[in-house]
Amino acid sequence: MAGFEEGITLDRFLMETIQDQPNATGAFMGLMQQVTLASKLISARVNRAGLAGMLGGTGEVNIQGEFVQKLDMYANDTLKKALEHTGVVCCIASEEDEHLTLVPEPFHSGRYVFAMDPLDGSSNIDVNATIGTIFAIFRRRTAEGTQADDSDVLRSGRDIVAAGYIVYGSGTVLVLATKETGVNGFTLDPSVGAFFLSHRDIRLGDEEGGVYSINEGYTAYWTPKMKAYVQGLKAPGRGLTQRYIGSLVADFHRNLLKGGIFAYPATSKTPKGKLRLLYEAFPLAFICELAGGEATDGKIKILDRVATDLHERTALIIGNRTMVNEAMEALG
Ligand code: P6P
Repeated sequence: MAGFEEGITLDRFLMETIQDQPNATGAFMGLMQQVTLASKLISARVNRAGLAGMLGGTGEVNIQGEFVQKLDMYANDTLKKALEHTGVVCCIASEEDEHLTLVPEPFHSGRYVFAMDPLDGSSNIDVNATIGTIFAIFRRRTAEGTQADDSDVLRSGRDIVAAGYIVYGSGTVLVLATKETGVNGFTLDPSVGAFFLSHRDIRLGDEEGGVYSINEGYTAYWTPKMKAYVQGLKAPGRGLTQRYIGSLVADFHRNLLKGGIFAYPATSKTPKGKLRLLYEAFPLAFICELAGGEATDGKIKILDRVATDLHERTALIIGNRTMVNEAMEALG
């Protein structure tokens, strides 16, 4: 893994890769500049949450039936404000909003669709654990110049053109994946307010990673096959270690860099799984596949799924290809 590369900002990286594409118009660059602006604002607020009265809940419950944290709303509002006036995004699907947000005129004709979990893992905010923003980017299906609709987001994961996440932890790191660039990580230098290339061409090896990330507190609610599979992960001499932060984006980021498998299977309590397909599993599966890994719902590849509801849930097993294939065989 290459280390910090002096002077290669995200903007320069995008200029030298995406912007160089023959049909590039600068729209994607503009979109990513707004995403990074929002992420810097969110990062600053996350790092000061305790001081800025941003800890704790708003007292509201969102579409997911989860208590909304103040930082959830801040992240959602900040990202939407950053994206709604760019003219490059026509609609935004968010974990925090029941319905698709249609970008208002005259900015509604943008060519891109943005699906996001603005702040994943927010139950960890008050204990200062790593949290993050997850996003997937599609090109619109509806005609440019018209108003977007649900058909722009209720589609196959194979339609994703870019995906990424920002983890707000000991540092703020943005990971961006496109078919043209592969998977690359950029670390925020808050002293200059720029993201610098720090993880070039992130790859997951075919060999087994060293970590399994599963909440074993739910063992009683697993199928017998799942119980047997996890027992196999713990077999003497196998050498795996268990890590579970309880923040999907943090658990995924660790496994992407160090290798391993994350599994949140369907349980008798969550028969369709807990995680969301459109703005959690799809983007992470896109990133994982481009890095050489695999992502499945236990039956089919995540990216082969077609989202039929904005907030559809799914089981998710994601990581090194060999480890995911082993899980598929064990659970099949
Ligand atoms: P559990 C956080 O609330 C989240 O949506 C994901 O970030 C995380 O992976 C999962 O839920 C943790 O769920 O049931 O293990 O606490």
